[in-house]
Amino acid sequence: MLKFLAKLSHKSDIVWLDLGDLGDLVYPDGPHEQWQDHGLGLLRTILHQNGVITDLLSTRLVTNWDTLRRQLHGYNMLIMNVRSYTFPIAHQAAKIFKEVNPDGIVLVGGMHATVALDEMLGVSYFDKICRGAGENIIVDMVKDPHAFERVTVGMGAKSMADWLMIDRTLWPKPARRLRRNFHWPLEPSCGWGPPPVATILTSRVCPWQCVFCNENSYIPSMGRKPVDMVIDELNYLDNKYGVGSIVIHDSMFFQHPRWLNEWIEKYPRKANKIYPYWAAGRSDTVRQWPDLFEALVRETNWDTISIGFESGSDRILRLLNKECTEDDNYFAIEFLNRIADDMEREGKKPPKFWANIMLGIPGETHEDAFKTMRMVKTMRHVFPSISYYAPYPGSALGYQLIAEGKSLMSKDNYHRFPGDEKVKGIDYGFYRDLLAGKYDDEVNKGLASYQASKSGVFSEALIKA
Ligand code: B12
Ligand code: SF4
Repeated sequence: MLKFLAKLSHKSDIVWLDLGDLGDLVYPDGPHEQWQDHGLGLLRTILHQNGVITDLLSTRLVTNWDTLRRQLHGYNMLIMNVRSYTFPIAHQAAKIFKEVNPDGIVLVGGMHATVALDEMLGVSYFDKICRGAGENIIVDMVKDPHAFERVTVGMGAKSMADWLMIDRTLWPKPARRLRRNFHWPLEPSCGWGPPPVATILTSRVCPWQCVFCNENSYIPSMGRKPVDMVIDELNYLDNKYGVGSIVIHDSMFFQHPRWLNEWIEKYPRKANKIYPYWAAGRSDTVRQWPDLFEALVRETNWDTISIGFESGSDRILRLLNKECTEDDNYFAIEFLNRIADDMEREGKKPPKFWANIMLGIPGETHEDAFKTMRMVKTMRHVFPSISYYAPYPGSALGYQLIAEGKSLMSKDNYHRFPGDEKVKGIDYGFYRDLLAGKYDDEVNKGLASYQASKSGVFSEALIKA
């Protein structure tokens, strides 16, 4: 009976389950938890345009597993995009799906299948697992899953030029209580720029090899989305929904100078508005291409500049294979301080750093950490985004620490709260005190008086990692 009633509300026998912590689209823990999943958006768009209709549910739209259990009743197929931080949720959802639909099939893909296949294989409820990109395989897999082995290597497009424009109405709609400020199918503001926010991707892979990330070891490189295509999508979204600002989710926006020059030339001229945007760069390339950087900030409204400074100590930067030095970091900081001051004098809104900082890196000494906090204090226009180093599978250092048994991020709990301890042997008590400002005298050593006078309390800046 329950199954029959549940089926009445279904448009399809196939359900795509959006993943995230329970309730994130009902009572969100923070703004970033509300962002939409481009993998889901792209693949559902491809499916629907090929006549394969899927229903959508979301673990973020329920506040308990029993509700999800009722919603999953009656489907033949469950599809999920699994990242490491959603692996435990995906595991639980698949278990429930099989309990209520013993004959149903579970299809999974996503980053975790690429970087931690053993953990995916360990979940018997995952019937078909796709590693890598899914755009050129998803339709066939969904239409005829039994034609595929348990593990399949996916097929991606050669270039993002071949990607369809995501139909954003295929993204989950937040709970009623959030709708006024969410601006679905665009996204809410997290304080970087005005709403509605359009999150976009212009490039897929960062070519550097920082040991805590090095995504180019597991995401095949692909051509960048042509500038005209990016602008056309923004204008389409603006005409339809009204865009306030953009978040460019590229791991590394500040790469390919030729593309960036074309962006500088066309975006201010062809976009409906020069929407302010958040995007990521590196300090060494800011130093290498200062004119390009300044033009992007001034002419294209790149006003929230995410930089992975990570550390203020050369020793640690080397250990991370960051290929940026203390000097590179200080160059970028002083350069932006100057540009921002100039723009303020001209009566314009100054740009800000979204400064990514890591603490608790294995091998970091107290003095390394003081140097990092000193560096943070020299930034005049900044949102500090501090996290404890987290050993993710896929990254070289993550794999190493997992193999050595030092990771505290178990497969049952990749889920991290900001203050969670992530690596064995790290003195997190010291870092808690550091962020609470208890070592401010040490940190202030050698700082100019205006920098030293800044509050040394950064506990609030600690984010999930
Ligand atoms: C945008 C982004 C975010 C956004 C939005 C996340 C979201 N809701 O989608 C924000 C900023 C919130 C975010 C946060 C974090 N992120 Co993030 N993020 C990204 C980023 C840059 C792009 C993701 C994306 O949209 N890719 C494009 C889409 C199209 O790719 P995709 O989702 O992987 O899907 C493709 C395939 O996987 C496959 N596929 C997917 N599902 C399925 C299903 C089937 C059946 C099939 C056949 C195929 C298939 O096909 C798709 C098309 O090719 C990636 C890096 C990257 N370049 O991908 C990191 C990345 C996914 N993030 C990562 C991490 C670690 C985090 C954080 C923990 C913190 C951090 N260090 O950045 C937080 C945690 C968030 C949380 N809620 O707890 C890691 C994940 C590592 C891992 N082992 O899983 C990545 C890989 C970055 C990295 N190099 O470390 N992130
Ligand atoms: S941390 Fe940043 S620069 Fe380093 S590989 Fe990852 S995205 Fe690239």
